[in-house]
Amino acid sequence: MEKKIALVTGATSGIGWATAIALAQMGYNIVATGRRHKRLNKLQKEISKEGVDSLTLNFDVRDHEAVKDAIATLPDNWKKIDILVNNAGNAHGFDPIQTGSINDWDAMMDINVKGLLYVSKEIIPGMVERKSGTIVNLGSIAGKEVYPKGNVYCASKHAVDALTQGMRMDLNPYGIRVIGVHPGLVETEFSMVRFKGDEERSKSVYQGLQPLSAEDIAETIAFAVSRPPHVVLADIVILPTAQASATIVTRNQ
Ligand code: NDP
Ligand code: 8X3
Repeated sequence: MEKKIALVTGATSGIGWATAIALAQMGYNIVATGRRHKRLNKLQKEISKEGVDSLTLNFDVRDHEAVKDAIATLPDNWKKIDILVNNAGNAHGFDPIQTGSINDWDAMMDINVKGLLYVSKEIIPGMVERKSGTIVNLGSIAGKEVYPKGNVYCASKHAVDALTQGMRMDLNPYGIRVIGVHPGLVETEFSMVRFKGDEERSKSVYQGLQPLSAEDIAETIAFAVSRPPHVVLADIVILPTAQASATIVTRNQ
């Protein structure tokens, strides 16, 4: 039997990388996407150790034409995407609304919201035609709650939550499962991106507690997608034990 195919966006680091590996370990052939080409090559080598095939697609999710063109290059036997993991995204900046940067706001709305839509637009029609498929959208605790200085990032992740619910409704007649995964603090490159390479500030986010790892989230995604076809884990919030909400965290317990 042909192997099933999973397409993971933002696979060059963190949750996306770990999810690509976890799905490869489950026997899926992987389409891994991201902007950093060398990282994609490295990931491909790791995936090959799991005995499955992989392809990489190099595009910026903000560029609709690039997304469309890249996905159109998939060979015929790679076009049937069984699982789409909409993971690419980041926070940019951590400022009160009155001093936030337009560039940061554009980045978050363009990547986290519009990028997710652009990729979905290319993959969903095939799922609808086949009446099967699973979509996993990476939301966040920031999509369930708002925290000070989180303003636009939280808005982008609330939008992901709304889109996840909307997709589930619209795709319901076609047997397509739509899963929202909403993590709290996960130690990846996320804070380095948010704080624009400030290592000390990034590390302080995770100081005095055990954050989630990218693998914790990947395992959760692997579990969710491996439920029987009649089961959808629709909405998953996953926090480190030291975190009770977006703003309540116990450090140095
Ligand atoms: P990382 O910074 O480690 O990974 C982000 C990934 O997104 C990278 O692979 C990056 O690839 C990709 N990406 C970013 N911008 C673009 C773009 N314009 N075009 C294409 N790909 C892009 O962060 P995480 O793994 O932590 O984040 C993954 C997802 O999980 C995000 O949606 C994030 O919001 C969400 N999340 C993270 C949490 C955390 O605490 N870490 C908690 C809750 C949710 P490249 O740069 O190569 O393009
Ligand atoms: C990432 C988690 O709390 O930094 O989405 O917003 S948080």
